[in-house]
Amino acid sequence: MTNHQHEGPYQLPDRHEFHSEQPAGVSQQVPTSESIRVTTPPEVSGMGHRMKRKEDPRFIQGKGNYLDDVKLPGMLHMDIVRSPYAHAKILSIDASAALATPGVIAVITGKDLEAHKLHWMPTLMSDTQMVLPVEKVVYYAQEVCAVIATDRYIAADAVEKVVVEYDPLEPVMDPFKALDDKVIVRDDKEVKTNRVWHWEAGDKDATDKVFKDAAHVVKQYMHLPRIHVSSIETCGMVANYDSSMGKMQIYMTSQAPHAHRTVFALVSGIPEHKIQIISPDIGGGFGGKVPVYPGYVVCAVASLLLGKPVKWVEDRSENLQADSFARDYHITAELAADKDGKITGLRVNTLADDGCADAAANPSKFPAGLYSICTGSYDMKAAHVTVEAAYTNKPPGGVAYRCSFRVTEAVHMIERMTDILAHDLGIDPAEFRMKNFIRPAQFPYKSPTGWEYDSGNYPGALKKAMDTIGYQALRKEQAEKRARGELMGIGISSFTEVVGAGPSRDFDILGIKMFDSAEIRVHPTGKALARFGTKSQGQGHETTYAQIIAEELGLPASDIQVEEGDTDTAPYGLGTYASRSTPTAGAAAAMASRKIKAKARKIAAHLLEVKEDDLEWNVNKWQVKGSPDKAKTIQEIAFAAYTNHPPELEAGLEATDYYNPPNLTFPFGSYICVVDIDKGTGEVHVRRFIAIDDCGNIINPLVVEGQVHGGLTMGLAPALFEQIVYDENGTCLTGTFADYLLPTAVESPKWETGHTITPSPHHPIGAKGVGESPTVGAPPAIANAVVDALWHLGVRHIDIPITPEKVWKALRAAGVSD
Ligand code: MCN
Ligand code: CUM
Repeated sequence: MTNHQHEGPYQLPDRHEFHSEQPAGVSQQVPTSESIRVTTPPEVSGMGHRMKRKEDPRFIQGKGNYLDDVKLPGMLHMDIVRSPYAHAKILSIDASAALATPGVIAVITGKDLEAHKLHWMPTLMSDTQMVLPVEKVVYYAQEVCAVIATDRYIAADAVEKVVVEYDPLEPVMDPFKALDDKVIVRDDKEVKTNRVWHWEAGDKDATDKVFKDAAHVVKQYMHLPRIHVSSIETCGMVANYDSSMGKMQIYMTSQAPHAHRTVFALVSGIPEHKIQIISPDIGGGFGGKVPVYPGYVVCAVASLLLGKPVKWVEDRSENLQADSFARDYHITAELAADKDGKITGLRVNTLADDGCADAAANPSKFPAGLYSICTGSYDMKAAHVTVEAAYTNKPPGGVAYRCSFRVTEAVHMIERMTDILAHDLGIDPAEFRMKNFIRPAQFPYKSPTGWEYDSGNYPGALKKAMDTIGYQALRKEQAEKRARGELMGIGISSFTEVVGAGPSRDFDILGIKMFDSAEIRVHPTGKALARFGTKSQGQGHETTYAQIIAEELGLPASDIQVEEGDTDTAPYGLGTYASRSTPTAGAAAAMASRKIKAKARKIAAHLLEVKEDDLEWNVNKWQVKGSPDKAKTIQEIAFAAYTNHPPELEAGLEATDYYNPPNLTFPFGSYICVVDIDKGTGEVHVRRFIAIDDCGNIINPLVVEGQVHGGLTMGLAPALFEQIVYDENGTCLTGTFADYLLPTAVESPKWETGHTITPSPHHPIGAKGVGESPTVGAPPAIANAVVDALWHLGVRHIDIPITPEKVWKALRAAGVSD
């Protein structure tokens, strides 16, 4: 497979990845432990307590406030006419019948937007994307025009009455064919090519040399297909333009409300202080609520033009067919080893199918996300990675689905390659990993593609996983079963994640540097309000941020109200994705608390008539060293801050912190999966799955377990079930849950979880992110288990999703039948 014969020209600048120098001391050897650190009593519930989520009573009772719960007086409803073609010229749009329908207020087309220069918008990756088309459509189910009516059902009926005349064009659905430039997807661009960009990382010459000297080389092509997040809540907006105030108030399913506000201000020209974005409760984001979709823009424009609130909520099929996709990487990888079975180098060439626009939500410097983390947990001399991106007639997107900016693809590749090489060499995959891991003593570790891992202990996690599952006994059982002709496989994945964007020096979204924020106000009676620049979509921030502040200040977590998502009140932040909330805003929570604690010390010294230096902190109070009975609690200090503060100090007890992390955090884990395969049907049954995760210090073990359970199920999904399928005309065949398969409780195994704890040396509370680790780590463990069961039959690789049909065909090819 050669997907890289021709260089440029490209639509967007090609790049060689570059990493700025890390500040000294941000990565180091850190001891690993197993016991969760708890320093506060249950009444306080700081870090480490299994506190039940504060948000759950309202969610469980159906009292959440989601987008579709927002109902404003006089609100109109929008629905969208979508294209039945993947590629077609628009000859005419006749909206007269729709407009004649009672209750229909307006139909908005691309031409209407063109008059305001709003028919195109920038994507978060500095590409451009149609809001509504004027000349042609470029993907199936593309937004063609919008109907606004007094009622949701009237709008839906009127959509059916809009007559659009198309002249179908040949679509290009295969990204390899797209590189031929016979059919041009984006003829709006000056350069007539489907090549979007070329990117590379690592050292090509050093890698070529390592491969020349290698004793063993394995090579494998793999495709990670397009998949789609299936949040319970689809995307939507309520836009409410008040002309008397000149203010645009927007309720929006947004994982990044501040960033979206800035983008709206820049695109629309509405001053930023006149735009308020409120992200209410969100029913799952998983990355799908980071991009700006055409529907959002049209809804806001409709409210602006009509002067009334307008609501738009996608239905399930619209969500499945047209929203941002994930993956779609065609990977050709080679892994080299010396004669002793020590990995020496990795070479990867990748073709990325971007759809009709590069609308991923990556930091600008990283068009392929953090894909270059692909040397994973293994020490090697050299690596070289390239990605070529191509336009096709599919919806834009490219990152969403619990992925930490493409780490899912990187980890799938390296974990599959490691297994293939181990099997080829006849070495047990666990032993092979142990031999090739970056050893704990090698930290601070600089990877061949330029990352500096903050801390880690890979053998520790794998050993714990092996001991827990009883690895040697399983291998024995497998050998016995194989002798009887039964198919059982054991798969390992020892992944390294990279989360916490980011150090501002290297990470930005559309030029906005990445950091995050916390603002804490302690009220006179010792209760507190804390606001953040991130936005929970189900991750439990209302609980866990309160626990971080409780840890630092000794205020009970139940006395701390956490708020996110309203740009008029929350401090500026970049939002929640890429498991960045703990590494960034979580750190800001600790740092803002420490500012408050420092002021509290001054107040305590004043109240106790001692010097600040004579005081020491004890859970929730400043006490006099040597006489702990002379103390002031944080609550007493808070009251004094407003009633009896030292004359030289300002009143109040508040602090804000904008935290710019010195490095990313590198959580990791080892997963082991056991599968049994039915020889008659090819069905894969996941018998056991053990996940040992290391996310540094744990804030709330209950929440982390919840994240891991959900994430593992979202890893099982693409491994065995999910994929978006198009026919040769570009029609999406997976637009309902009857065709787009999700695992239910029936298909999911009983997840067994555990942890090791290797704190982050640079994070104020030693925590790393965890939200995406299980989705990153699980698919290769499952795929490796399936191939492990079939290797003796000559099967080297099966692309995910590993459907019964694919396994059955492999069995038939190997002459196995039941
Ligand atoms: N946590 C902890 N101790 C740690 C690390 C994390 O207790 N050492 C807790 C945190 O306090 C937080 C939760 O675990 O409550 C997740 O934290 P983190 O790993 O920082 O991730 P984010 O909060 O930034 O969440 C984003 C991540 C992403 S990118 C996707 S995609 C995803 C995921 O979270 N989407 C989710 N998990 C999700 N869970 C739900 N229910 N819904 C989604 O949309
Ligand atoms: Cu890549 S999905 Mo999460 O980063 O919102």
